[in-house]
Amino acid sequence: MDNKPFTDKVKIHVKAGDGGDGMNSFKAYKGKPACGPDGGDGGNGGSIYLVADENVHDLLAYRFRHKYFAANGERGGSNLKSGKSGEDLVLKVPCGTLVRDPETNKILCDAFSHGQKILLLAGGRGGKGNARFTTARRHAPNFSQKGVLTKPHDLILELKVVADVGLVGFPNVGKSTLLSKISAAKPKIADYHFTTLSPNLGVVKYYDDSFVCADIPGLIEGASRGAGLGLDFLRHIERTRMIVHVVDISGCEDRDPVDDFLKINAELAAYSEKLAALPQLIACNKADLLGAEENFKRFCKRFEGEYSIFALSAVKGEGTEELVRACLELLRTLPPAEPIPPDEDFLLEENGELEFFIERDEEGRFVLTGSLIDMLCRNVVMNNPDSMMYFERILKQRGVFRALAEQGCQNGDTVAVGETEFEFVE
Ligand SMILES: Nc1nc2c(ncn2[C@@H]2O[C@H](COP(=O)(O)OP(=O)(O)OP(=O)(O)O)[C@@H](O)[C@H]2O)c(=O)[nH]1
Ligand SMILES: [Mg+2]
Repeated sequence: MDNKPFTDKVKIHVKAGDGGDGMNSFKAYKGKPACGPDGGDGGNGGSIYLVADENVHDLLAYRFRHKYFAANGERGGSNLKSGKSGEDLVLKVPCGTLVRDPETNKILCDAFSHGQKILLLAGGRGGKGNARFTTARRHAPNFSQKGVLTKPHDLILELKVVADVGLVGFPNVGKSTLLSKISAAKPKIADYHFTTLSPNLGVVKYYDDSFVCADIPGLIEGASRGAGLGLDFLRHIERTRMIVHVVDISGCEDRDPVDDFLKINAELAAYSEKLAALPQLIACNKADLLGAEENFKRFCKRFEGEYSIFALSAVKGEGTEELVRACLELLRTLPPAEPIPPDEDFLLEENGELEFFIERDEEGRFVLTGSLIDMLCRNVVMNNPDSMMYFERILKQRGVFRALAEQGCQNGDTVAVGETEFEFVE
């Protein structure tokens, strides 16, 4: 699966379908023209969805085709015939694909878990036909509504793989060999630098437990400034929960393992605070080779107490089980990986459909529903503080809090949103 072209960042051009126009027409019988309004509604334009799919591993498909237009809604017909709605477009992406605004680089959404479906751009609403505008006083409305026109957008899709554990280290230290031993993944392994050119994911199973492990290309000094294959791949371990730092303890390439370890850590720190803060276990690999024992002692002397250190031979599969167990133990103490909350409220913006409704239920709760609320429920992770801040900000911006207060909601009252509830605070 390795060494094929790997694309993890692309720019695409997308446009949801326009709404079809409503029809303006009147029933006509022989000799009796224009009896009553019978113009049908225009169809809604197709929407564009993003679906995270674990069977998709990169964004290659979007490099070859980058224009995606959902179909327009058809205009309404006479005889109350509604126009056909435009078909939706579903774009499949690997789990962990971020959508960014190319101008601001802000994150718009994160297609994080398998099967997650995100509404990227809603189709324009179809216009109402003139039959809809009939009232007690207006029997012959001679007008209909236009469909809503949507705007095209450029978007960046950027893959940031979702894994629990990231393997980092210099080239050729045996990261891919380790992954191949502890999981069913079959990464390319060879005795030269930069064998791995793109991230490999493997599921590591241990009795009833499992975790996802990512093997990335080797790092070298200056990687955070772009040296080697550097920078680009560091992003793929940024959302792992912990790191297994692999060193070649035999020093068989005339390098010093203590030095190697410090250099890679300096690169991680230079790239981002988040990477530097991830908990690390150290895998001293190639322990089967000459000189390994001596180096291991020296290494432990230097880092014992600060880190958990494991001696192993990935090639022979020795010591790997202890490492896997230690990973599982550490993971149990760490928060789960989570989607990155969006920076901006962009979705559904222009089709005029972001609406909300407030109802009281028997228990006196204020229940929020409507497309705005649906959109938020789809994009917000309720127990994530950043995500909740976004949620609150949007409710405020969209006037939901004001509307709640107007409907008599007071401090301490319960507001229900989807499956969750919160307490109203003015
Ligand atoms: N003796 C010995 N050789 C090993 C061990 N683990 C890996 N190797 C060898 O080291 C070489 C490099 O292994 P890889 O797994 O490709 O190393 P890598 O860290 O993924 O390398 P890059 O992808 O280039 O960063 C191969 O020839 C492996 O057979 C080990 O425990 N002992
Ligand atoms: Mg490799």
